[in-house]
Amino acid sequence: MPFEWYTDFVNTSYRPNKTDLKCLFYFEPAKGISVKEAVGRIASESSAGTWTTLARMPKRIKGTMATAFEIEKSGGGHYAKVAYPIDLWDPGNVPQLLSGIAGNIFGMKALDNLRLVDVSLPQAYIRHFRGPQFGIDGLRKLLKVKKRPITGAVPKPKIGFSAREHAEVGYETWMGGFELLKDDENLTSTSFNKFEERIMLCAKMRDKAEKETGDRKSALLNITGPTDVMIKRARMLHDLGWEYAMIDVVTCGAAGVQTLREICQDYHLAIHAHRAMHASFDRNPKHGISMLFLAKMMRLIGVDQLHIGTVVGKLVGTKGEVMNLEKELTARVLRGEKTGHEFPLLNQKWNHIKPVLPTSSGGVHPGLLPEIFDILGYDILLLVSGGIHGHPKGTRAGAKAAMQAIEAHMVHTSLEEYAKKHIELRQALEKWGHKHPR
Ligand code: CAP
Ligand code: MG
Repeated sequence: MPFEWYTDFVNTSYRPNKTDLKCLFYFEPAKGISVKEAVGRIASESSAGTWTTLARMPKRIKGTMATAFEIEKSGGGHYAKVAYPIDLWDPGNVPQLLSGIAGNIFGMKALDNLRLVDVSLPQAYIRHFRGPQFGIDGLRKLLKVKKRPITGAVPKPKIGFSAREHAEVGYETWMGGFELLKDDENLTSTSFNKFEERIMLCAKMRDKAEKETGDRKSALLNITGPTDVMIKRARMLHDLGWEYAMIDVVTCGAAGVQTLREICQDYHLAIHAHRAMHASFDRNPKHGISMLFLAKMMRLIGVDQLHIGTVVGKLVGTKGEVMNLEKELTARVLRGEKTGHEFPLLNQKWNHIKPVLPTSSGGVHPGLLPEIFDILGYDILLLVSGGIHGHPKGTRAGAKAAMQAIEAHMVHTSLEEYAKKHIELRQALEKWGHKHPR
């Protein structure tokens, strides 16, 4: 007697209603499992089903069953869209959403591979979220930077400086023309660089640099940790007049980011989201969770800035993927974007949710900037870290070289031409040229 009912979750003629939350999956059925049985398992295990028919099935169960409705062959696998009734979801609760659409389904024996590619969030779901506090215009106003990329750098080596040395590197970075000093993703508070000491000394150097340059200077200081510790650190930043808090959003998890989004609203702190650990689940094109999905979750929760890659730097991310990420973070409406995905992405109306400032970082040096700007434009936060501290004449000259490369591109002049009258850029090009680091 058959005891499975997975295929009850498949209806290729289903037309989703406007309150359905929709997911796009890529999947490869295991040997001996049909496409319909595989996609039925995805829809079933991520909503109301289980492996066997049940003795007690309340009538209302129909209203919580997901429906796989569009299945298309692609390469060695298939894409499928799955629609979820809005009543499945706890309003404002991202961890619970992830437990549904990004939970058990990844471990099913009936699938060889599964990737959660995209999600389309209905207004009925996004209305429970604040989204970003500042938006790109708000961040530009905060730093008084109108058109060009906002610039920043992480002290390198990434961990090891004392708090005082860290602040000194910050001063040199700011005096070289950059707006932001950023903590590295693995620097929070150590015996040799305590958080409370670093933020106080950096505040002193910030004030000094602001006075000497007349420009706004700030820092992305890493509060990552247990949520109660993050709350305390956010308070300390606020009390020292800092305008940002940095969070490693994957290691802190959606719950931590959601809690801090509320705290940062009260302290008027913009959230800089570092994505360290994302490549553990988004790098394999056949299995895991896309960076696009993570980016949409972070925009929904309301980070203000998020790393999206460089295409030409040291870390993975194709041109199509990085351009898609920029679009998903900044557009108000997305209709079936195709860049870089053989299957059109899902439509998305962001309504009240402000845009997020895309952050491009990772192996960047002045010689790479024209390629990055040709791909991403200027409406980004550009982080050049090793690419300024490795300059033959040191940090301040390195930051100046990066600023000169930005100026050159914005006046449509080649770096080599501009370097004739700008020695710091010339010295950077002599060391790195236009090399793509690996
Ligand atoms: C870059 C960086 C950033 C990466 C993160 C690093 O330093 O500080 O964490 O950019 O990657 O630690 O590698 P460099 P992504 O500029 O010296 O490479 O931005 O892709 O999330
Ligand atoms: Mg880093």
